Amino acid sequence: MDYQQNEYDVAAHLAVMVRRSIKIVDQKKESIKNAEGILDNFEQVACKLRKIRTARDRDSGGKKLVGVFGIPKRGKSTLINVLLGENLLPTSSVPMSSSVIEIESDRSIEGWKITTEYDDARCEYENHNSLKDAAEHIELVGSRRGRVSAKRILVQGAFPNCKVFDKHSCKLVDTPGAESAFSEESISEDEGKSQEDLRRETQRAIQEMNRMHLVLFCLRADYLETEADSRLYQEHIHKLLPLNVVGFKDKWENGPEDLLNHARTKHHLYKKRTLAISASSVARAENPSQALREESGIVELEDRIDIELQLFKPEIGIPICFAEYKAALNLRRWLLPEKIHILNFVKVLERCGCDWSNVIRAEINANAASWKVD
Ligand SMILES: Nc1nc2c(ncn2[C@@H]2O[C@H](COP(=O)(O)OP(=O)(O)OP(=O)(O)O)[C@@H](O)[C@H]2O)c(=O)[nH]1
Ligand SMILES: [Mg+2]
Repeated sequence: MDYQQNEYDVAAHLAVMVRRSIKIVDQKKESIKNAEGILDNFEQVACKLRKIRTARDRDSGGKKLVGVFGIPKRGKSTLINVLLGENLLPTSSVPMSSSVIEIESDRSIEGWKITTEYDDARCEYENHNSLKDAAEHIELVGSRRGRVSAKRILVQGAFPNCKVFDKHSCKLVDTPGAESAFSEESISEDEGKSQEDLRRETQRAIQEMNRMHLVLFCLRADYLETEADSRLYQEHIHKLLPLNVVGFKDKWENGPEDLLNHARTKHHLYKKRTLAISASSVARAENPSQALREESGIVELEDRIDIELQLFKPEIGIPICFAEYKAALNLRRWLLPEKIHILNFVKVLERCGCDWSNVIRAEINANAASWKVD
């Protein structure tokens, strides 16, 4: 992992301070103006620190996991294909994906290597030289068009057009539409799948969420009213601080700003963490131009993924969390935790002794009175 023990200690102590501040707001909620907004700001920092601190427990072969979640037919697989720059995953207007599919880049590989793992622990290995063959195989073992449904599929390939892989050592993870847990009545026995199959697929998606370093939560512009999206977001996804991706923006007539306002209001999404895209226009183009990719919102999404994954570099992640904590305090000295917590934080910063931790320590010392450490 990128973080060393000393750096984790800094993150842990900062997290303690943030939690204390949350408690103070909680206790005085009734008498504080905008308490909910202040709490939200603190909660977001707490969530980022939690992500940093739990990252080392995850088994991802050192790679960051970027997972795409949402109920069926939200454009998840289409979005991953567009990020990959090739139409590898099966997409369809009826519920399609049934397995968790992890995709990673190895630029030394020619073709596509596919490892398929089944529920009974059986594994299969395949090499394919053409994209068409690789896509057909994935469709056969990882979608409802196939006869068998794998538990997990790992695809390795060069993916020379994938901007996310250019910048980060990570995996993109496609998941089956998670629905049955949220709207029992909507389970349909379509395409020969039993309710048991649908439940298992939903469970697969939910189990995956907690392993992710970054969660992309997919909604679609023409189904903003569906309750299942809201329930999935509130019960499982909200706490993971996702980037919310409202797809199908081509289906919304009043422009992206209006679409984003509707989506945020309907599902109580964080304003700064929600974007609008239209993936299918890029997926359909033979050689999508930069202008088309920008217009689709994909370029903005790639930039946001880049920023989110930088959180896992200590010299970037911890200063960001500290700056956001400071902004959330907003000079309200009474929101600071007890002096002992701040002194402990300064101590671990000193022990850490990196450039970035020295900068934070110098800043606290220079404003000792307002940080209660004089
Ligand atoms: N108009 C429009 N269609 C889209 C967009 N994104 C995806 N689609 C279409 O929506 C359908 C569903 O897309 P998928 O990517 O298969 O959706 P999914 O969320 O992976 O679905 P499941 O695997 O069943 O959970 C496909 O027919 C896509 O071509 C978009 O931005 N605009
Ligand atoms: Mg899919």
